[in-house]
Amino acid sequence: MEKNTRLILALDVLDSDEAIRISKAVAGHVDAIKVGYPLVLASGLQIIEKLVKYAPIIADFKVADIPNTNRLICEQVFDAGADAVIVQGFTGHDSLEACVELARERKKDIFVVTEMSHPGALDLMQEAGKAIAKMAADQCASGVVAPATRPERVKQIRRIIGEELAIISPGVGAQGGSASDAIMAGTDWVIVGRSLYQSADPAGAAAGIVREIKKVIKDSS
Ligand code: O7E
Repeated sequence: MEKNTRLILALDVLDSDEAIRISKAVAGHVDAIKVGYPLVLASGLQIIEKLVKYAPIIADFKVADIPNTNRLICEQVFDAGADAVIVQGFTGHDSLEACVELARERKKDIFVVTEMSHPGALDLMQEAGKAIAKMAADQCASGVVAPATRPERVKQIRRIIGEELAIISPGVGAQGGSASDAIMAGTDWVIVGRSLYQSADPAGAAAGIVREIKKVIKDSS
């Protein structure tokens, strides 16, 4: 995934024509499009090959199973044309290794969820977040998912994983996080869903976030 606009669209719409229309509109403003269960369950896995012409596709299935099942899932998703798969880290080193090994064979990417962006992530997940980040770094995953809603956690996770792994961060906009705060904390890409796909002008909204990101990077350099 090329680091250009540093914006990823979370395309949680249910209709494939709408998904294509929005993807076409934001192509060029986003470095990748994240598709997950809502869109894939509504319109089938073949939506991935329809969207991949607009941007690389990150398949957000938060894979969380035993190693053999994880590998079978990732094989299907890579075969469908996805460039990256998001997996959970809490299932442990062997489950993660199955995904990372396959991605390495296929020259694809795995992003590992550390701590999620919603309030409930503080109930159980946060405690394991740093250990998961370390495991992702030890296994040489492509990157981790860390919450834009808690920039201080992004900073801590960046310190744990170093500069080799990427951080992608959801929670900007509808969940209250700010793109510039996340970037300043060490995020490589922000993930934005509703603020883009519910906008009357998704391209304009995406361009606005990209301008904000470029400005904060310029101001801090
Ligand atoms: O709040 P929105 O509409 O901007 O959408 C955010 C998207 O990021 C949505 O697809 C949601 O499922 C996802 N997400 C989070 O919001 N929080 C997380 O902690 C993790 C994810 C996620 O995508 O995980 C993998 C990147």
